[in-house]
Amino acid sequence: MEMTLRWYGPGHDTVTLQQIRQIPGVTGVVSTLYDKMPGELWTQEEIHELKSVIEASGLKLSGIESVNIHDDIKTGSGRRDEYIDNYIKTLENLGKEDIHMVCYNFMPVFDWTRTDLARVREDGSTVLAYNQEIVDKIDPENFSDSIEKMSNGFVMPGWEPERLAKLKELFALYKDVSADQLFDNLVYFLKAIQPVCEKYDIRMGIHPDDPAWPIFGLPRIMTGKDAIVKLLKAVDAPFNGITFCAGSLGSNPNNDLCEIIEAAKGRIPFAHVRNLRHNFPGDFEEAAHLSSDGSHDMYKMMKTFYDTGFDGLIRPDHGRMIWGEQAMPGYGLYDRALGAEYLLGLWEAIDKAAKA
Ligand code: DNO
Repeated sequence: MEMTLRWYGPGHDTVTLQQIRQIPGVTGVVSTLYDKMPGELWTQEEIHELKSVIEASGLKLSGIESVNIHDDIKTGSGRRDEYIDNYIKTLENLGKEDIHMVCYNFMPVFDWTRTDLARVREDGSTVLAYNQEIVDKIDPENFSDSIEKMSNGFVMPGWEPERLAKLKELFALYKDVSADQLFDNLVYFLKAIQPVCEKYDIRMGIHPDDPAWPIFGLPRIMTGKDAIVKLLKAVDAPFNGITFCAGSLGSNPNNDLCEIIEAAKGRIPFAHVRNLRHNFPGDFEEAAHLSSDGSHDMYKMMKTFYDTGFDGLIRPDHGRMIWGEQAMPGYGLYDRALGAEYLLGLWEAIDKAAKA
């Protein structure tokens, strides 16, 4: 297990590498070339530059979150093979730079969705939250206006202005794509990248859909245990794995998180570990990492990781905004640092108890 933090790259993050370096036990960051559009090729020089900046601070570039997938690949249309070719070259360049974990998602149109980016809690902290009733009232094509207002001027990953400006087009692109087709397109993509992943020992981790059910009439295929097992079997090779995201999978109270960790044993190169509080059906908020603050048993989750021999990267996930910090919602320093220490504490206790 390696504890990491997400870092958005030079000029894109309010948190500095020096600050991350001072969080005990955090040895690396997962980062990205933030300005790259889906489908664009990443050169080895660009990757090397990012890596050098990170290494100069004493940290490691432990993995990539994310190399995003072009919509033509997801819909299986247009220039899909050309974009897959770029993806393969990007993976090759990452491999040459000794990067062995790549996170991605296959969500149509939107990345993760929340209805409130700063819900105020009893203690004055603010958190990301989701309410299905609000989503049901939203006209997805005008969603960009509300999101821009909600995100305090920060650009949310997956919600870049260039994408939001094209929402109508994007919806049209997915109009005739069923969940089965989306799944087949994912398998087509994975088979195409398999050789390069195996050559460079790159483990791919697909991020689950967030929330873990279809929204805005768009198909969703990574929502729970059955879907995950189906994908792991469809391309049954170690390179094809998942990013276990407790927040996304845990958004659906019917998902048993520990059962999913067990079912995906050996195929989890990356984990986003955090808590959520389910307030009532259709409404949840992102709690502090501590078990007692939310609906998940974090000890049990970490213990299941430990018992299944988890050897991937972990990062704390969306933190609350506390102590007056101004940052991208979910991605401040303070609460994620608290989260990392808590998870490391659980891990140490589990490890010592197992060895005693
Ligand atoms: C949200 C993140 C996601 C994730 C992508 C992976 O905070 O977990 O945006 O990075 O879905 O491609």
